[in-house]
Amino acid sequence: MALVSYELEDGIAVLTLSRPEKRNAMSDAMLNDLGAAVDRAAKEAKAAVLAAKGDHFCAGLDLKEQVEKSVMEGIAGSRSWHAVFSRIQRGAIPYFAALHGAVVGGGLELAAAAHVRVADANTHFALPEAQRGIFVGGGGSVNVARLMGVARMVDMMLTGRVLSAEEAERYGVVNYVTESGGARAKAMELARIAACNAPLSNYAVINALPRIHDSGYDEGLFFESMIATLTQVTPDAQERLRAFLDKKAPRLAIPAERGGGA
Ligand code: 1HE
Repeated sequence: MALVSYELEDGIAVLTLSRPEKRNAMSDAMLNDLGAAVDRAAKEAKAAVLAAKGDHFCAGLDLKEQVEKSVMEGIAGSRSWHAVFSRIQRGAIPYFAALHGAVVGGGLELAAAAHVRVADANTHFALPEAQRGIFVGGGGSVNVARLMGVARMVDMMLTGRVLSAEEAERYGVVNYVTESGGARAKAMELARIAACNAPLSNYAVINALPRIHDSGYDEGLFFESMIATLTQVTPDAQERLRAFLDKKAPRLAIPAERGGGA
């Protein structure tokens, strides 16, 4: 049985970590299954949801497999996490992570590779690597630090601080907090909305925005103009722009309590 199950629901790929008896600790085999599911989603889905079976999203790296690894095996292991996670992070479709329970160590690194994070109110976030005598190896020093800032990550790693869902939202780690049990449905709702966008616009959001963020001011603005024009001249954009002007496209969904009609 695959350690990451895969379903396609109305064009949305749902990838579910399925090793609940080990709290979805990421073994080499599970990472392999995750990579295969990500590759499949890239071929057939417009958006994806990353979820998990059992009481916890992911307890991080499978510590049992680490005890006797050599230096070279350790490096290869970390690089294989980077390879799979970058196919999520800089692939062609948006990923929405539905989080609950423990999102710990490599589990938080995986969540950070998704594009939008939704957490149940019962979610906790921690980076206990230093307590285990190791270091983040799944892209966390880059991606988690970018979400919360280096100073907060240093605090979590040095002190073992466990963040609640609300604190994680305040830290910029999660975009939405739902009531307990609600994260998966909310992530699906968001994925469905994103799946209706122009695929090239989604690609640009995922691939151009982080690169622009990493570049200098002038390079960023120049790159932005190129991408803006590239998307705008596509038949997809032309059709969508005309549909809006012909009043055939939905207006912004401004909630009624804020003065909108939606
Ligand atoms: C594991 C792992 C794991 C559980 N590797 N086997 N991650 C951590 O340091 C977190 C370690 N896990 C925990 O703190 C707890 O398991 C939880 C808070 C997540 C859940 O607690 P609980 O009481 O529900 O479960 P449990 O009894 O601790 O674990 C159930 C089983 O899962 C048990 O195995 P069993 O054979 O005794 O039943 C645990 O050994 C097993 N298990 N977590 C292996 N992580 C790319 S670098 C990333 C670096 C990191 O991720 S460091 C952080 C590692």
